This record gives sequence, C-alpha cells and structure tokens, in this order.
Amino acid sequence: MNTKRSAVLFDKARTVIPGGVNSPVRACKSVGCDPLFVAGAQGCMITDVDGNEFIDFVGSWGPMILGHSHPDVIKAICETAPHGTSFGAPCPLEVELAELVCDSVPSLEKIRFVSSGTEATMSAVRLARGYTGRNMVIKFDGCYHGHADSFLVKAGSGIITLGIPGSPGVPDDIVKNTLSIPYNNIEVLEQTLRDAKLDIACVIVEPVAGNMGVVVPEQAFLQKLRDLTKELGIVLIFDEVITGFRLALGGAQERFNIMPDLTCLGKIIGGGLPVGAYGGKAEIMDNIAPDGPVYQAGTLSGNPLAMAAGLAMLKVLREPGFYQELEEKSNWYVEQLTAITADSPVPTVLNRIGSMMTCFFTSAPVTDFESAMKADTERYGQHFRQMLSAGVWLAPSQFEAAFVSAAHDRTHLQKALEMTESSFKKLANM
Ligand code: KE4
Repeated sequence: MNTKRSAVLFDKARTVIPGGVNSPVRACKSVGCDPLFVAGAQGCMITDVDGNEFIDFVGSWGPMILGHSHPDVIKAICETAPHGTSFGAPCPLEVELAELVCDSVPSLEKIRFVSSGTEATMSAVRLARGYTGRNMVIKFDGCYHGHADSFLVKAGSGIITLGIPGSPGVPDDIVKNTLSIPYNNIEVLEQTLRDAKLDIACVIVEPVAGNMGVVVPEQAFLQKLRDLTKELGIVLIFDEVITGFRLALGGAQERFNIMPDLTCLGKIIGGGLPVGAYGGKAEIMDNIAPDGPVYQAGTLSGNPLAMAAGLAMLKVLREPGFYQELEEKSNWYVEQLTAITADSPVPTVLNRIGSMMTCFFTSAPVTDFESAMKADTERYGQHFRQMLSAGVWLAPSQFEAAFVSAAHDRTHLQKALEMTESSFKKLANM
C-alpha cells in the first residue's frame, strides 16, 4: 500500500504538532505503525491522502453513527454557515437542540452545551461537588472521562493505550480527591460508598465502558450503583459521551432503564462538530451560573453551526426504526464475526452491545480493567496492520471500540468479514 504522502505529512506534522497528532491515540503507537492522513470520508468509507480507501469502523471514535458526510448534516452546515458560525449570544438553534436532546434522553430536565466530552464531564463533576458541598469523586478503573485533571487516575483510552499510569502535571492535591475502583465489582462498590470517612460528592461511570475496550456492565452492578447513590445522597453521573444516542435514542440509561442524576454527552450530538453537553435534574442543574453559584462557561458553547449539525443528526436518529435497523445489522455482523473467530485457534473474546464492540485477543472473559489488560496487544497490532493493508480501518488500540454505522451495508460488512477471516488465518500461522 502506497503511503508516501502520509509519511511526508507526518514528518512535517511532527515539527509543529507534538507527536504529529492532535490527540495521542491517533498516532498509532500501540499498533506499530505511523498514522495515515485522511483526505476525506463518505458513508462508511474513508480515503487517505495517497488515495487508499478503507471501510471505517472507528467513525471518528463514535460520532459517525450515520456514516461520514451524511447529506442532511452537510446540508444543515452549508445552510447555516452563511448566516454566521458563532455569535457569543443565544440563538434559536441551541434552544431547539436542547429541547430535542431533553426529549430524547429520559433523565434530562435541563442541559448545558459545551464544546467537548471533557468539558461536559469536568463541569458535571464540579456541579456535583458544588451541589453536595463534598469533594471526593469515585470513578472506575479503565473508564475514561476525558483529560481533566480529576479523571487521569487509572484511566482508559489513550492512558492505557500508551501504557502511562496517569499524567505528570496533575498535582497530588487534585488526585487525592479521586478514587478509582474496579468496574463490575459490587462488593468493592458497596464497601467504598458506605465508607463514611470518604466525603463523596459523586460517582462517575461509563454505563457501558468503551475505553478499556467494550466492557458491558452486569445489570446488578448498575442497579446497585443507582440504589446506593440514591440511599447515600451521592450524585450519580452517567458519562454517555460514547453510549449517548449510540445504544438507543435515550442511550444506555434507556437501554438499561436506570436513571442517573446527571448525564454527560458528546460525539454523536454534534453531528461531527465539536459539541458536548451535561444535563439532568433541574434541581441540580439550576445551581449552574448564571442562576446558581457553580461557574462554567464557554466561548463557542451552543454555536449555531454545531447546533445545526447536531439537530440534523438527531432528526435522522429519531426516525422510526433507526435503532432497530442498526441493531439487526449489528446482530448479523457479530454472528458472522463470532463464527470466524470461534473457528480460529487464535484466542479471542468478543464483547459487544448494540453497534459497539471490541475483539479482545485473550482467552478469558473481559469484565473489567484487570481482565482487559491481559489482552495480547502485540497480536492486536498485527491484526490491525493486516486489516489496514486489506482496506479495513480499525481502532489503532486494543482498548477502544469498533462501531457499525447506518452507512455500513452488507457488501461492506461482508468484505470486512472476509478480511478478518484472512487476517486470523495469518495470525494462526505467526
Ligand atoms: P472529548 O473531550 O474527547 O470530546 O471526550 C472525552 C470523553 C469523555 N467520556 C468518554 C466516555 C469518552 O470516550 C471520551 C473520549 N473518547 C476517546 C476515545 N474513546 C476520544 C478519542 C481521543 O481521545 O482522541
């Protein structure tokens, strides 16, 4: 595969951008190759600057549930841009999107738009601390909530991908207010939340983990989390930046029928433009400035261009049958994928819910960070490179999710399955 233009761009990029990328996981360090630079993307296909075409299962890390360059989203952007891209003042589109998001996500009474998932989670934790007057944040090993200081403790995504424990530059004084405990472990959860010495403001959780690879919660775990936080007056925050509008119109909280106090959103709600949001009970949200004392602000929050893209995206997602069709397509794909991997001597475990999944190169079930870390990242790297050469773009890390979109049709999925079978045959002989 000719990748000369990408190589030239990567060399140039590294002279002016740290690591040559604007987000670490894109550097492909953990899968043993240099990043390809993208020229464009349409539907489920992505094209690099050397003209190589790939079936895309990353979908910009989740936002592209409709596929790239969906005509409704592009039309909305093109029609909105001539009227201005950001006013720094309220505009009708942000009210319309706020109403649509609150109508779609069952626990939302009020919402505040920001410009990234990190801003959403960072603000939700500050709000929980301000609302309760307490400081401690409980998170779960392997879950990633963006790169705000409080969260860089045993985090997932790029932190484990790059094998770094946390991050320099995060003062101990900050980290001492964050306690990370094992995911899916009810006993440790109860012990921790009932520890009166801990001044707990909130628990933040990925209701389905996507950042240690996909790890589905046991229903009892989420239910216990909701029951204990309600009993103890602790704010429960669902970080639905990945699962929001992915697992159902109402996200994981609809799929599992468990209602958090606050929800963080991102990715899909911006239609591919920078949008994050946090929301929940009005009683809590009304503590946010200017009505309340908890401060949070953002120059580009609610800008018309991003709002228009998000609105166009959500209107398609709210069409009858959208999620049923995506679920059925994903079911078919996963059935075939399971048959291929089951036939192979290469040990793998496939974790999947809805249209998000991870094939772990390991033999034991993956139910938490510890078991995820047993995966053979070397073998994942081999598989990644083989699939890329064959025209299939997977996440450049074992500890991320692959996504099926509405734009993946049977032809694309069949080709990806054939390439997977061929890759597994090669892996078996390595
Ligand atoms: P952003 O600040 O990257 O928009 O969102 C942070 C975030 C928060 N919560 C969850 C559950 C997330 O998955 C993320 C970001 N996800 C990663 C990939 N899993 C983004 C990719 C990247 O870091 O480049």
